[in-house]
Amino acid sequence: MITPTLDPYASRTDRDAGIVQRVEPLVYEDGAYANALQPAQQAAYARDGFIVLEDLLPAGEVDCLMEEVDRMTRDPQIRQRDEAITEKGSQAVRSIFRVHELSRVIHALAHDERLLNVARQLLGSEVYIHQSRANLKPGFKGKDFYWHSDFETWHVEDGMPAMRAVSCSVLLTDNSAVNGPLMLMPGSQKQFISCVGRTPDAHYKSSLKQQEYGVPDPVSLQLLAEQGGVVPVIAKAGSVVFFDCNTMHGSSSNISPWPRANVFMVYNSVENRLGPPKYGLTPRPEHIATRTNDAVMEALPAGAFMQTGRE
Ligand code: 6CS
Ligand code: FE
Repeated sequence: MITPTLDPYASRTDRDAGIVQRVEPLVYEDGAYANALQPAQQAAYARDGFIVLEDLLPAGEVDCLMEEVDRMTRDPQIRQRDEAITEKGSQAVRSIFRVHELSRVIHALAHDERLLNVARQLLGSEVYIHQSRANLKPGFKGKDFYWHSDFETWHVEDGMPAMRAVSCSVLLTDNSAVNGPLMLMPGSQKQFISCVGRTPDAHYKSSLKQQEYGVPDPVSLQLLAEQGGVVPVIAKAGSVVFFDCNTMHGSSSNISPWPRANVFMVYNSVENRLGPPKYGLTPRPEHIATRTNDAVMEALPAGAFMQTGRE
């Protein structure tokens, strides 16, 4: 029996599903901490819980990143690591975690001023990488990511205290209507969906292939969808999506011939470092949730990753 706590974002405590109003702002310090997004962009982010920066990276930079991610996906050394997650029922690579440390190119991308300063501005502080991953979603074999709030998982399983983290998804391939684009529910970031069920031990060993706990109930999902709709991110390679840690999102499987590859950096505020997981859960491994390598990040000039050695 899990004893009820004063945690406003309690979830997976064997109680019924519930909806809790968000406490934290979307844009901290009124966006004054850094100067990356214009006021209208900040307002759109606060309203929707995400913003799409179309064509932020030019084609040459995207090609460099795609080549690096392809290299890692083909590297037998990487494929056998815990960071590499294959699709359920196939050997196709679904995700590679901790890419910002497995690759010097992606490490430099994570520090690129065009990305880092947006995160610093939204979170109103210095930041570090809580998690990074490349999601490959290969043609024909890329399976879905069912609806979820990342914060619900990071709060329960990683002990992330507050909603003060932002995901940055860099599109390495065109995201079209047919290759399983990221879908977001505008406005959903303002409500926390408490999920039913209890987290099994070592849940990440199955959840990164197909999440079964921390999955919102259909009634709550319907409510969020009716309130704000569902927006697929249809954008060209080189575009970048920033979405709040609590924005409800997911993506369908990819039965098209074309891959839908992106690389994610999750920036967390240095004021929001992880505590112990909830309910006595065992902390997840470092490659999924950073607990040690959480130093403040210094910005690199735009495109500096193009001059980085491959290994
Ligand atoms: O458990 C996690 O941290 C991962 N799971 C999902 C479905 N999205 C966020 C993150 O990659
Ligand atoms: Fe997610």
